[in-house]
Amino acid sequence: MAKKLVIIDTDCGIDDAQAIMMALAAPNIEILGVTCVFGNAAVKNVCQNVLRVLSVCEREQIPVFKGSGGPLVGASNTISDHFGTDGLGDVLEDRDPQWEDKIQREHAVNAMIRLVSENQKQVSLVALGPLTNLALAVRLDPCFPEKLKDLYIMGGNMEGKGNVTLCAEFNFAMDPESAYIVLEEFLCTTHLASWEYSCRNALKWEFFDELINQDAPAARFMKTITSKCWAYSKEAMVNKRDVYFGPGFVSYDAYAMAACIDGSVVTESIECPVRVELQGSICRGMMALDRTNSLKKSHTIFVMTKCNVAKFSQLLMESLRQPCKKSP
Ligand SMILES: [Ca+2]
Repeated sequence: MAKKLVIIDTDCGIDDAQAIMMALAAPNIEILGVTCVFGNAAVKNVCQNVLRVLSVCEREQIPVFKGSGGPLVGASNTISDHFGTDGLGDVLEDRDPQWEDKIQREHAVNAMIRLVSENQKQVSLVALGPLTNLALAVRLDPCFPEKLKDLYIMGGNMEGKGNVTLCAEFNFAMDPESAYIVLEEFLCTTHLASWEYSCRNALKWEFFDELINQDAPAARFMKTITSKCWAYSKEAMVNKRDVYFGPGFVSYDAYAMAACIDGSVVTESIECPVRVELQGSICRGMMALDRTNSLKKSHTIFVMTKCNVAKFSQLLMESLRQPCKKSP
């Protein structure tokens, strides 16, 4: 079976770790590289987190690249403590003092352009953090998007419901200009898992318990990093997600990754043009769906709306049974 070539762009928090493990476990996926961006933590923490995930899964041969440390415009002082200040729940000790030696010298944006140029129309790019590296890639190489096979994004929203601000989702709110550039200029086939899509397909806490209590190093790692994190606690104080969608456990980035691994996980999408709002005190960073084509844009994207939760759950389950013995 020919493998799907994938680059993962990540701001490695806990849900990114989950999504990366899902890709590592998928027999049909070959990861060409992991590119890091600020977001859930500072980019230096993100790099260390990715190395940690690859180490747990015994896949350290996959190259990791350091990318943007902040948004295109404005200061990057708004890093969330959603998954702890280190992005992985602030519970890991024994940090690797040699981590910088394990990061490739090439910048993430250059690496992205090179890997995609070497494998034109064959690479799926899965973007799990603020879209800064992608925006820079299209500025450095305007042909970058057309060299991609397709693009999968976790980010944005479809109903104006926000998690960090009233109307904006975290990844887009962290760098609205980059989100705007990507959704205007990446004319490749694009699939987007919005905040609402992820939340509407939340899983039960009983499933979460079963997931992290599996007998494998990856499951034990996930159990550790979620152990003190309010976002993975069913007893957590009421948050916006519960108010809008009711209780449940949501591994946001895994929804975009699952769609890339197996397209049949997504059972329904809306195909329409979209635009990211850059102005305003309430709506900056919000994604608007243009279902009547008011903007007269020629490019449409696929905004996921329905998920085969059984298939998705199965991919999650398998993702934590690592390291797995795979033929090289
Ligand atoms: Ca992320």
